[in-house]
Amino acid sequence: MTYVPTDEPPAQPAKLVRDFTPDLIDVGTHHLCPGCGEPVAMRAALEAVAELGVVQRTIAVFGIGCYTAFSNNLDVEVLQALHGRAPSLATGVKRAKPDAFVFTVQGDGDMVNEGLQEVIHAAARGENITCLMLNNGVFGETGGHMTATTVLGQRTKNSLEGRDASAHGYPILLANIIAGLDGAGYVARCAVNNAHNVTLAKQMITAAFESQIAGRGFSFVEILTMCPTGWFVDTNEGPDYLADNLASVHRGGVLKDVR
Ligand SMILES: Cc1ncc(C[n+]2csc(CCOP(=O)(O)OP(=O)(O)O)c2C)c(N)n1
Ligand code: SF4
Ligand SMILES: [Mg+2]
Repeated sequence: MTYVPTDEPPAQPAKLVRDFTPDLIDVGTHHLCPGCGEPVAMRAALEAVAELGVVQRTIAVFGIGCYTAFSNNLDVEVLQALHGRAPSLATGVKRAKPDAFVFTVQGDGDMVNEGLQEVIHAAARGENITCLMLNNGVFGETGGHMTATTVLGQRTKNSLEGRDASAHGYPILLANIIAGLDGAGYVARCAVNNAHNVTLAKQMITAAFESQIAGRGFSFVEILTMCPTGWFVDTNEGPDYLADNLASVHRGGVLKDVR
C-alpha cells in the first residue's frame, strides 16, 4: 500500500472532482457553519422543485434565520417576509397568482416563536401553499437561544443547565398541532442527520409539493436540522445529538395525508 505523504503540502493543489450543487442553487459553496443541516434541507427542497417541473412558476417566501443566506442564490423567484410572517405573505401571493407554486422556508424561531399564529391560521384556512420548517431547536442565527421547540434538558445559550419545564414550559410539537387542523392536507416530520433520513426528507417534501399541485390544501413539512454551533457540540456530534435529543421528542413520520 502507498500512503499519501502528509509531512508536507501536496505537490498538486486539491481539485474539485464533482460538484453536487443542485441546478437551482447558484453558488457551489455556502457560508453556513460546517455540519449545519440547513443546506441539506435546502438542497432536498430545490431538487424536488426541479423534479416536479414547477421551476418557472415557483415563488418561494423566506423567513429570517441562517437559511436566509440562500435566498439570494436560488434560481427561482424569492420574496423576503418579515420575521414569522411568511405564511401570510405566501397566502397573498397564492391568492393573487393561483397558478403559482408557492412554498415558504422558515426556522423554528421564525415560525413557532415569532409567528405562530401565522402558520396556524394559514393551515386552518386551508391555504393551498406548502410551509417548510427547519427545526434545530434554537434561534441559530442570533446565537443559539432557546425556542418554543427546544426539548426538555436541551442546553441553549439561555438555558445553560438545560430546558426546565418548571421555568421554561414544554416544547411545542408544531407538526402534531397542524395535523389536527382540517385545512391541512399533508403533514410530515423528518430529519437530515443521515443519508437514510435525507432520502425520507426528500420524499416527504416531494409529497407535500405534490399535495399543493393537486390542490389538497395546506401542506407542511417539519425538517429537523443540525446546528452544532447553537448546540455547543462538536461538528461531528451533530447528527447523533439530533437523534438523541430533538428527534426523540419531535418524532418523525407522515402525520397526515388526505387524498
Ligand atoms: C422582528 C425581529 N425579531 C428578531 C430578529 C432577530 N433575528 C434574526 S434571525 C433570528 C433567529 C431565527 O431563528 P430561527 O428561525 O430558528 O432560524 P435559524 O437561525 O435557527 O435557522 C432572530 C431572532 C429579527 N430579525 N426581527
Ligand atoms: S448557527 Fe446553526 S443554523 Fe446557523 S449556520 Fe451555524 S449551524 Fe447552521
Ligand atoms: Mg432555529
